[in-house]
Amino acid sequence: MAPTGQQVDEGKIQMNDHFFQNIEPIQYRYYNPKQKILGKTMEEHLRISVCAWHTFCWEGPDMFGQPLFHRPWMKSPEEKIKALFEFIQKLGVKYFTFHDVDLAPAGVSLEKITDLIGEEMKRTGIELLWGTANLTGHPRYMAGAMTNPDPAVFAVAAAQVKAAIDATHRLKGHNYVLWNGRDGYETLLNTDLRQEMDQYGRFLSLLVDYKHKIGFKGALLIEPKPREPMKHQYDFDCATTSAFLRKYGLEKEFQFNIESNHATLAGHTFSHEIAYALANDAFGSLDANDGDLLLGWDTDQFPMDLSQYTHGLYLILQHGGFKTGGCNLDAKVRRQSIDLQDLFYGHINGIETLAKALLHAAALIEKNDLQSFMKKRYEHWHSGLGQDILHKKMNFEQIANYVQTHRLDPKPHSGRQEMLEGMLNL
Ligand code: XLS
Ligand code: NI
Ligand code: NI
Repeated sequence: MAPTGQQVDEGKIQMNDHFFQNIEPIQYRYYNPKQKILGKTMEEHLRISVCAWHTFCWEGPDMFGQPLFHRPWMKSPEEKIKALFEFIQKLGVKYFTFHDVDLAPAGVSLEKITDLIGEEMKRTGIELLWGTANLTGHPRYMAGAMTNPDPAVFAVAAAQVKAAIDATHRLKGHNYVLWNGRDGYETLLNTDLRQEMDQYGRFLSLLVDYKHKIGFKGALLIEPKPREPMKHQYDFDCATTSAFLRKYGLEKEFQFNIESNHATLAGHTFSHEIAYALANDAFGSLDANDGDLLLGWDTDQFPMDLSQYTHGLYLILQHGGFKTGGCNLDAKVRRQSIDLQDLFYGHINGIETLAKALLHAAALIEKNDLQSFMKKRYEHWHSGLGQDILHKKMNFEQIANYVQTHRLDPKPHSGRQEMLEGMLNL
């Protein structure tokens, strides 16, 4: 029997040349890629991707302990790529994401690796949701990549990003992502904020020029995060990053890749970040994970919080759904989940959460209760006084006169929060 969302047959996974040889393609309870919802299939709505780094590169070390996972594909980039594609095929999803160094470690040419990845993509039909460059790991990036005090580091970062977007372009990636974890500061005593922001703005402009030059049609995405590894990161959240992009005239060129756990680190909800990006025409994609609100770091757990994904997908669907983006499972198993089948539990249940949330969100849209409440709440802005104010037909004095002549004395109305929360819970 094929494993379901709750059951992966223990002992069936063998560690041999074909890493997951005895695992049959996963049958889900809720995720049915071909099921049509609101005119699109589940697969087309969610665009779920598996990331290369957590599952295929991380061997479980933490600050106090050594690596403890046995990952049989660590011998060579070829094996790792094979395992990645085999795993995604078993899961039955369509996309993957990777950093340059995940699949092409130091000393191995990214170009050669790109060929190998391309062959696997062709064989399996799996597509690249996004590519990116790791600008955090190497010691040269200790004080930032593009915001480094040394222009030589900026230049090396530029060359690395050029190679990574070249690879993404060759693999027909749907997006290119920047997450700039070292671009921030530890102390303002040694940091010239204006100088570093100018460098960062310059870097992004160079990337935009290059993207257009090579004809890369995917979207450029920035992934905000307030801290970790740095004390303060420049891409703190969507609002801070929007202000930065506007300062350098780049707001039309970038969209956001929003990660649930990064939103909560910034003191926001996931929905807040999604709503902010949508309201500013800058929504791009999701890094789908859950954080632990009792811990102050990016725990990257598999997405299991149904109500946060229901609300997030509800907001996204209302705006027409994903375009180039999707749901990237930027998540890893806990350190005690040492077996290969734990990788399946994590991914399967993350995918089930997304599927169930999509079904709930679509039901909310069809019922139309939440939208009609919201519409009614703002209805007076769509006629008379509201329209005159918005369309600059009144100045302050005219508004004050209006208040007097019409004896305006507006009464408060209930926000009905508890009723609305009940609707979200279905
Ligand atoms: C780190 C980020 C990272 C990006 C890709 O916190 O989530 O994993 O998604 O560089
Ligand atoms: Ni991420
Ligand atoms: Ni993260």
